[in-house]
Amino acid sequence: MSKRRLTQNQQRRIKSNHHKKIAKPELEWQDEMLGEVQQGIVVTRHARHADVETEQGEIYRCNLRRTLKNVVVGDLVSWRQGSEQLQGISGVIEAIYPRKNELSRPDYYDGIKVMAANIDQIIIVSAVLPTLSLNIIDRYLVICETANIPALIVLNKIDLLSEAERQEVQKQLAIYKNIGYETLCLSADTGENMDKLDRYLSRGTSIFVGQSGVGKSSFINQLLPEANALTGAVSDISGLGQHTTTSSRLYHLPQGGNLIDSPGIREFGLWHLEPEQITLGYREFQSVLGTCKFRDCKHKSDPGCAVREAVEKGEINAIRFENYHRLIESRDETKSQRHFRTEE
Ligand SMILES: Nc1nc2c(ncn2[C@@H]2O[C@H](COP(=O)(O)OP(=O)(O)O)[C@@H](O)[C@H]2O)c(=O)[nH]1
Ligand SMILES: [Mg+2]
Ligand SMILES: [Zn+2]
Repeated sequence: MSKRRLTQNQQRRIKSNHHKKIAKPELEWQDEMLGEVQQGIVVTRHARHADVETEQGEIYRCNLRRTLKNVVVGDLVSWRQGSEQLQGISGVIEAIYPRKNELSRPDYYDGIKVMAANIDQIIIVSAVLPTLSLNIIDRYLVICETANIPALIVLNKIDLLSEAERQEVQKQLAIYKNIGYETLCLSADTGENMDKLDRYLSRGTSIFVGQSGVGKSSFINQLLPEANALTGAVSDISGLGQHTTTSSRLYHLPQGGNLIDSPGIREFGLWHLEPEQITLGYREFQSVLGTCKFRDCKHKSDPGCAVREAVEKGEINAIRFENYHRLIESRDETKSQRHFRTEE
C-alpha cells in the first residue's frame, strides 16, 4: 500500500476486514480454464467464497467475480467450473439471477445487509414463556410485508398452558387469522402439532426468526440433527484465536422443503423502517388508508382518520393499532439516538 493517507472509507474497510483473517492471494481463473455457464443455488456463504449446488445435488466451492455485489444464501446464480481445483476452489460465480425477495437486517457498516434471498416463508416463532408478545410478532410481520415474504406465526411451548390459558392464546392468535395470516400452536417439548410444522416446512424454502428463548434451536435440533454436528465442527475460535461467524446455510429437509439457517438470521435486530413502510406493513390498514381526510395523516388524533374510525368500529384490531404507534415511536427514538439498536 502506498504511503498516502488512507481515506476514511479505506480505514473503515480495513477495520471491517480485520477479522476476516489473512487475505489469501486472489485466485484468478483464465477464461480458457472455465467450462460452460451453469445454473446453481448458493447453499453456503463464506467470507470470501460461496458453495453452489447444482441441480444434480453436487456442491462446488466458488470464487465470486469481483464485479458481483453481495451474493447470499438462496441466490440463484450462473457459474462456471474450472478445469481443475485450485486451492480448494472449483469455479467462479459470474452472475446472480434477479431475486424474488430478500431478507435484510441493519448493519453497522453498510446500513443494510442482505442475509438471504428467494425465501418462500418466514416462520415467526413466539412462545408463551417468557411471555407472548404481540408487539414483537407485529414487528416481524412488518419485515415480512416489506420484504414481500409470506409469514407463518408459530406459538411454541403450549405444553405449559392450562385449557383456559390455551383458549386465551387462541383468541390472541385469532387477531392474525382474521387478517389472513396462518398460525400454529405447538410444543417442541411434547411434540404436539410438530407434524403440522413439518407440513408447512415442506413448502419451499423457510427461515425461522424470533427472539431468544422462544425455541428456535429446539426446532432446528429436531429437524436437522446433522446440522448441529456441522455447527459443532465449525469451531468458534479459529486457529488465530479469533471468532469466526458461523456461515448461513441452506439445508434440505428429509421430509422435503429447505431451511435456511444461521444464528445471525434467527435473531437479527428488528431494523428501523421508514414510517410509510411500517404503515404498509399493517396489511389490514390498506383498504382504508387512502380515505383518511388528510394525505399526511398520522393516524393518531388527526380529524377524519379512516384508520382510527375503523378501529372504533371494531374493523381493525385495537391492539394492532396500538402496536403500530409503539413501533413508529420506537423508530423515532432510535433515529434520535443515531445508531441502530439491536434488540437481542
Ligand atoms: N416447556 C417447553 N420448553 C421449551 C419448548 N421448546 C423449547 N423450550 C425450552 O426453551 C428454552 C429456549 O429454547 P431454545 O431452543 O434455546 O430457544 P432459542 O433461543 O429460540 O433458540 C430451552 O430451555 C428449551 O428447552 C417447549 O415446547 N416447551
Ligand atoms: Mg438458539
Ligand atoms: Zn389516518
